[in-house]
Amino acid sequence: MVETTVAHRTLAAGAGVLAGLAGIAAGSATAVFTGGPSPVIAVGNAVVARTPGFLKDFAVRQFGENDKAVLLGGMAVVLVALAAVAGWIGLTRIEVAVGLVLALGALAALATAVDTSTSASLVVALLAPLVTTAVGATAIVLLLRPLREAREPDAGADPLGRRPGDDLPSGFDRRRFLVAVLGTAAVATVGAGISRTLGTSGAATSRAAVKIPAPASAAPPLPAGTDPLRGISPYLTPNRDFYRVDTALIVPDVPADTWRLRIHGDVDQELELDFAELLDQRLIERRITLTCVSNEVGGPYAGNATWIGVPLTDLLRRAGVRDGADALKCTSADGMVIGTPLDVVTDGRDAMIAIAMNGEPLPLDHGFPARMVVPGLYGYVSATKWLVDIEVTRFSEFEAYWTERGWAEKAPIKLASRIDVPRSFESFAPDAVRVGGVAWAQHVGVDNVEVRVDDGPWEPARLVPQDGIDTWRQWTWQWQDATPGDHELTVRATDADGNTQTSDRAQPRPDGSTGWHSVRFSVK
Ligand SMILES: Nc1nc2c(c(=O)[nH]1)N[C@H]1C(S)=C(S)[C@@H](COP(=O)(O)O)O[C@H]1N2
Ligand SMILES: [Mo]
Repeated sequence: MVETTVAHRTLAAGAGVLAGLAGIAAGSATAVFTGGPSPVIAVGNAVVARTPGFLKDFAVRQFGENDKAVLLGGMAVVLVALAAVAGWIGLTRIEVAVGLVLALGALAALATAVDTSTSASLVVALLAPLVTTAVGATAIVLLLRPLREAREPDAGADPLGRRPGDDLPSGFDRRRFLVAVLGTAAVATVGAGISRTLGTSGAATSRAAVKIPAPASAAPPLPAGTDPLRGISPYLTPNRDFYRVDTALIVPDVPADTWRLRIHGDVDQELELDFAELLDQRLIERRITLTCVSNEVGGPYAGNATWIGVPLTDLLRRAGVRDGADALKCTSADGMVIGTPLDVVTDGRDAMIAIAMNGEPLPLDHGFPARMVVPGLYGYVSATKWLVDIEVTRFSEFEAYWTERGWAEKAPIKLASRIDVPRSFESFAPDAVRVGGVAWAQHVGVDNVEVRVDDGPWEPARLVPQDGIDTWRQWTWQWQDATPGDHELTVRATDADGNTQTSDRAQPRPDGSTGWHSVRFSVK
């Protein structure tokens, strides 16, 4: 009969976790050199790409912009659990532990093979999962060996060699185990150190060196009276507060000095520009409000920024668009494919390849070094970040990432309005019921905002003077003779074409939410 104790098993489970960490760290360090995805990120990307639409909607609703952290955290929990189980079982059945490591390695290799987030060649990219598997398997064997030998009945062992209170079995070679632990921990530490220090620096360093030239066409002066009320969305959204929506588990690392943009397809003359050439084009500066189609009524996924960029039409004119094309198939450095209607970007609006946001080079998570911005279109059909390729083509020739997942092929931004103040369940003194928010109807313009308390009449809100038709408008309203008690405030906007927001509630999918936003508050 062999002896295994709980302490023994626990130590084995810990050894499994340590072996797993070493394997993952070694694989991630390898990925730094191959330029491929690290094994964990490859698996994460595969999960993101294959998550059914309804689950993705759910995740965005539940976790908002933390959805990536939740996914990576969940994967970490699963991996640690599997590694512990491998160690625990490996104590008595080492072939099961090694088999589990090999299976996880195969999964990582498969995920790497289908990953589009890097441009590394497949054979080279597969080195990372290979190293992960080899290191993980070797480490678990070496770590478990002293523990396994300890449980074998040892005729020669001195029963008195066992210290009192020590529930590890006799014959346990502490020294050998310690050496294996230290060795594995060293591999884990060095691997993690390499992927940390060398893995993420390119774009950040390059961004710090970028100087954005003065635009040939500056934005008009800001209208007077913006930001009329504390607590409403600032007219211009600071970069650090700007909403972020994308599928990138780690922000694509695209240094400006190696970046290229290719414009090709149904054109007379293919174009390829590097970043310096892009900066040399005629630059325009415009304020444009971006909105995500996933924004629920009253939701946070809209932001207004001052962008500097190259008019898309300048580049398309140079390339010479051929008859018959109706789409731009835009691809990012991480393999995102977004389809943008050609007639919209060429109708005279300020569609641009943006290089600056609120006076700085694009932040890394907002698409450095270059992204598209098209006034009036939801981000998922227009705002390609880390843009590297524009193919002039037809919608019938390709399927965009989100279209494959049940979202509409074309999606102009819908008229919307939002109450920022009060937040839900705030209470006011009767003479101090001041409310406000924003309303948007990009590339049409907002003409009017009205509010209503409970089932009362619609009352006109005061609007900040219009900046341009591509930005949101802030609005405020004060309730003059507020009656004490609990109330509901509702808002609706009317656009410059005279359309008033519908009260019909629509979900974000397939082409944007509709409905009126309301908030409950009380008067003391
Ligand atoms: N490469 C890439 N670009 C992308 C996306 C993405 O997932 N990957 N998401 C799009 C969506 S859905 C939106 S709403 C906007 C958001 O831009 P922001 O994160 O700068 O606010 O980026 C768009 N561009
Ligand atoms: Mo979006």
